[in-house]
Amino acid sequence: MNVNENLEQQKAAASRGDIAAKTTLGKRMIAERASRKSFEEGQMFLKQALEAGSGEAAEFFAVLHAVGINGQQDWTQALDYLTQAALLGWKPAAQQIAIFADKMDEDGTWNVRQADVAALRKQIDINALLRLPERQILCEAPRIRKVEDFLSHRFCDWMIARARPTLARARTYDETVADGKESESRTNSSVSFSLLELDLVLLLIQTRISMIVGLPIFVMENSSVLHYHAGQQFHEHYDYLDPSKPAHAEDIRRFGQRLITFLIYLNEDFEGAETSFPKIDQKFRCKKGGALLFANVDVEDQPDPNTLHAGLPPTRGEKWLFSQWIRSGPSPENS
Ligand SMILES: O=C(O)CCC(=O)C(=O)O
Repeated sequence: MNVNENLEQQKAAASRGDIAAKTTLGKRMIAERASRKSFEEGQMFLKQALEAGSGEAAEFFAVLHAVGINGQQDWTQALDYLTQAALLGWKPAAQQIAIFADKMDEDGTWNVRQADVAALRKQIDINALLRLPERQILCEAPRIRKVEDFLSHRFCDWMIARARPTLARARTYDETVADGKESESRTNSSVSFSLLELDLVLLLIQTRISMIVGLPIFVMENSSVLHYHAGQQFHEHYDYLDPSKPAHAEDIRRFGQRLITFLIYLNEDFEGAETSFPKIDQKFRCKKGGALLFANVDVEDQPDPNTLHAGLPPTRGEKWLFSQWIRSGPSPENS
């Protein structure tokens, strides 16, 4: 079935009052942002779905408020919609409420009783969740920084749990293919999260990153989680786009340079697997929740060849990493 046929079927189902179809269609039309009209139509479908009791629709409204789709991020509204989603029985929303409120169940999960949701919402202190630790300077040329305890362990565990079911062979940048290509230079797996796959935990992580680097979230590419089994690796490469290559130059013109690479170590029970910088003969790794970030450009905003780096293979255990590439202009996903 082609995409348009599918769209027509969804529209037909939505017009018959199918709540699931209204939710899917609303999310899809908003995410595609094909035109102002279809965006508004998408919002209308989503509102109708919410009024009919769709927790998934409520969660998507939460995401839109945390993204700042109407101009400004609004965490209070976002958390209120998330609470509504949880009260409508949408399990991922209830689990996120538990994570934000730091309330793990006795069995080590984030499954909360619906009766506890409203009380947990009251315990969430968004200002505390957005407070940032100090960053340490690891190197000045290239500019490499480390932030210990950047992310609480429960957020790391959530991201691993979200990534695990959909891991696929990681791809490398290739200007001729939209999603890049498989290559022997990158043997690990990864998952990337588009607008339709965002949740408030991921948006909280992006917001913390945006605060620490001083750039808005709309310059961020889709966030990814990377996974390495023992022996898998991401060979030496640059993250910046090379302005001397015409396709890269066009990419820079449209969306800006990849200024910063921001990596969060989501676990620590492995050996080896450092992020290595061969040109400066250094390698670094973080404890669980620690972040390693580096500017891919020098102080004059020119690509910095000293940022050549690699994800070394684990010699024991598996490595999980959150990876965020940050542009100098609205990223391809946000343009
Ligand atoms: O796995 C690592 O430590 C490095 C990841 C990396 O090179 C990248 O995301 O560009």
